[in-house]
Amino acid sequence: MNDTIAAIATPYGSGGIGVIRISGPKAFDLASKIFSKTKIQPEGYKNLESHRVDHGYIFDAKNKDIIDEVLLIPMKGPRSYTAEDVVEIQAHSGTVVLRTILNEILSHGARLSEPGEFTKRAFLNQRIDLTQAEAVADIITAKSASALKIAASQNLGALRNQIRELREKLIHFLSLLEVTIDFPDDVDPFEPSQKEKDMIDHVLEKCREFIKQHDDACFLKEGIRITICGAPNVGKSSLMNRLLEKDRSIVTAVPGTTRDPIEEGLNIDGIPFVIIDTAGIHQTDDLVEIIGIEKAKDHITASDLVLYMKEPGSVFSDKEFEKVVPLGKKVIFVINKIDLQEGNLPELSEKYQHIPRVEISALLNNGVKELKQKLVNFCIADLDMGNSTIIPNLRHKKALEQTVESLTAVKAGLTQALEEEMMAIDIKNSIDSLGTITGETASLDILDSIFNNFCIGK
Ligand SMILES: Nc1nc2c(ncn2[C@@H]2O[C@H](COP(=O)(O)OP(=O)(O)OP(=O)(O)O)[C@@H](O)[C@H]2O)c(=O)[nH]1
Ligand SMILES: [Mg+2]
Repeated sequence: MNDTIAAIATPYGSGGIGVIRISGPKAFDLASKIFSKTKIQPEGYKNLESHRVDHGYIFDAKNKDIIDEVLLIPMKGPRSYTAEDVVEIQAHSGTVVLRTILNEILSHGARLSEPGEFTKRAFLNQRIDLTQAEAVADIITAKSASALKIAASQNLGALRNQIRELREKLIHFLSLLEVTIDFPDDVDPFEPSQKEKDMIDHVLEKCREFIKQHDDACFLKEGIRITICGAPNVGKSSLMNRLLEKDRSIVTAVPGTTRDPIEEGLNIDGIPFVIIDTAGIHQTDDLVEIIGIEKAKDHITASDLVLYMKEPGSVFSDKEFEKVVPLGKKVIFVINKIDLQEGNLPELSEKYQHIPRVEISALLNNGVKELKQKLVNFCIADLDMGNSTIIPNLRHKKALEQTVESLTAVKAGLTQALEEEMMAIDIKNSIDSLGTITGETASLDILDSIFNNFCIGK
């Protein structure tokens, strides 16, 4: 972290403004070599004042040409994104102009940053913890209002504060234990009070709560996967297009039109969904269709909710349904083409009366709005998040599970009056597991896997 890094921080391509970011001990020195407030070549412009915007020009040192007219924002560490000296240059956004400025900076001794290196430095300089660093990536990739809300609250330290509080409680407990281990002759054997036992229960309960919150609500980040399935020609692709409000899937009167599954994101009331249109499922010898049907079944298995579609004149059969939809899967029974005045509408069998049933006409766009509302209600019905915006990610969940495992052993140790040394090991493990969430005890592998997923310049 002794070197100075630089990168283009905004997306490539044409735009109003493009930002180049420099961070490290030489950031100010370097900026002063290429920046001038006048149109005269800089000779080491020294008056860079922290947290003040300067207007001026970036020069090409070799040809003494002006590359671009810019705004320059110097920020002295630790009051900066990385907590180091940072300079941000706002130039015009075009691939060539930004690259030319970046090359100029690199030629003066900066190094091109690695993906996520600015945020990694902010973490290593302890300006943010690991959950906040992860939230930065989540904010950038948020696909819905709810995902953004969760990421923003994590970025402000909501999860960090909770985890740190639990960890401190355990550290206090460990210190009591260690006194008796280190000074067995001076203090009485460790005798946990009810208060300490309650504390372990409280931490356990909190960890389990966070795990449940992950399980209940991780779809708010990833999107709820909904697969539309049914026999050929029932109108699956027509419904897909209606839901998306665009012609995404090919619709024809020819049965077997859709072969490859078609997947597309959709946002309803700020909740992200992923809708998947699939090949019609039926008995066939057509090799391409057979593969399409296999893929359809894989998607059905992997989805959070299935839209099982039938048309008037057909019959709902338990056997047929069970061949397609795995046991326990959430399903909505969709009857399409209700505008047709031919044939009776299929009814759910006795066994499946509990499945919600919706009647629509994808052709005339009838009932689709109601179906969308049902999708929202159905997916969040048994979700009781209260006002909590703390949703641990999969990495956090795994660490919480390890914490629960260690603390369960501690709890057993307390009732069985296990040796203090053994209990201390379990407590230490739980403290370490919680520490991987905030980054206090995270290994280099964990850090690499987190920051390598960032873009360059972030
Ligand atoms: N009358 C009527 N026709 C519909 C309705 N929805 C779809 N269709 C028609 O039914 C035919 C099949 O529609 P698709 O959406 O391609 O059906 P699909 O289930 O995707 O068919 P495959 O991809 O072949 O499995 C087309 O001619 C549509 O115009 C509807 O609500 N009412
Ligand atoms: Mg289709």
